[in-house]
Amino acid sequence: MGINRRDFLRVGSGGLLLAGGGLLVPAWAKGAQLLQPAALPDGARESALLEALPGKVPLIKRSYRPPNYETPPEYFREVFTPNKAFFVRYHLANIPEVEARSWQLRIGGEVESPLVLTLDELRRFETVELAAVCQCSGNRRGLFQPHVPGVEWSYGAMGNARWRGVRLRDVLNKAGVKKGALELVLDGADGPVLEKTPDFVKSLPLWKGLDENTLIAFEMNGEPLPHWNGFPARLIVPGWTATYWVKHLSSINVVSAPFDGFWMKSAYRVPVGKFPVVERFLSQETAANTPITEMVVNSLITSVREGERLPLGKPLELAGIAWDAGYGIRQVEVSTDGGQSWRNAELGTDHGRFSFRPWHYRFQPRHKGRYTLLAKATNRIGQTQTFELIANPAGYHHNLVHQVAVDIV
Ligand SMILES: Nc1nc2c(c(=O)[nH]1)N[C@H]1C(S)=C(S)[C@@H](COP(=O)(O)O)O[C@H]1N2
Ligand SMILES: [Mo]
Repeated sequence: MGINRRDFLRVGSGGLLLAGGGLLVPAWAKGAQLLQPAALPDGARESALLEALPGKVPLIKRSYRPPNYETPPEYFREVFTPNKAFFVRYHLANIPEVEARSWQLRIGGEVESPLVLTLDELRRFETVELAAVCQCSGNRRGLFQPHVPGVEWSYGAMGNARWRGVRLRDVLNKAGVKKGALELVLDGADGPVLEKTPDFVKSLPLWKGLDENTLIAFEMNGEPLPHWNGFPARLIVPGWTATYWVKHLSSINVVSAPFDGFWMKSAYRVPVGKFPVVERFLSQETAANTPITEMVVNSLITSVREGERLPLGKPLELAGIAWDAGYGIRQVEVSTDGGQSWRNAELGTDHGRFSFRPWHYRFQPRHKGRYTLLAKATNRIGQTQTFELIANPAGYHHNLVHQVAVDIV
């Protein structure tokens, strides 16, 4: 879909209310430019306007071409991120509007019988649904000190949804993967504007593709995937960062040697041994670095915002979300005194181990003044969040304990 200037809505200081699709702009959105964390680079803070892509509510624009738009943090007060508010991330600007009727998925390479599936044919495999967090490897990159180049995301390059589709495993089994197969090479319908730019093609270890939770999804929160989130079908790799969640999926090529495309060899890599990960992508690992795989455990305070003024005498409802690579959240601890003392928050409904897990903690502020609130999640295998940033060249895996200061007045 070509992005048309006229399709945009800018939320300025005036009380603009309707976006392209006739969508209401929530009242808080009008001031949302002011919610940019102070730690973001100046340029990123100033250029981040709220703009609505066709079919979306206004999101925080990080770049226009390719479209990179993040979800304003207020939407994370809900455990499932609305499709219309779900973040959008593209590497390349040539994004065709794929039609359901003519879309085809090709499965080839090291298989007994190559397949070409239409959407109807894909839907004939057993259908499954699961809740999973889709988070960009570089979520919160803009908060890195010192700053690193890349899309200067704040907290909203992520979302949680119920994904409905079929198991990639079932499709691969139908094609019959040959012995010696090592990786799956995944391509989507989008491409570069200039020939020289490498197409966005990812690979996945065969074992991960055969995991029962790895899906080819065609629905999100009970609706067809929005165009900007991969219509008509995308890969879902629960627990792994969204770089593998190829949108507008068009081909799966089974290969017996490590795939050496730019987006595997040169991008989306982290230094070996710096982050606590269980699942590694060994066929792509070198002595120096390794593909990013699992998300690190993380949490976000969503019920209050930085600098908010709250009346003394009323209980303060501290609430938020926590997530990890799918081991499950065991505990969320909160501090209301800048990290000196910690209490356990209460965990809310469990929507599955790959989903955001809501949590809340109610307390009664005893005096006026500034309260520094923190939240720290720990998962069931004992991984927890950091208090000091783990520096890495591309600014991935930011899981510093989130901190919000409010004033009791
Ligand atoms: N076809 C295609 N799929 C893609 C990408 C892309 O550029 N093209 N970007 C990936 C990355 S890095 C991220 S973070 C997610 C973003 O998913 P979303 O745009 O649905 O939020 O899509 C992934 N899948
Ligand atoms: Mo990403």
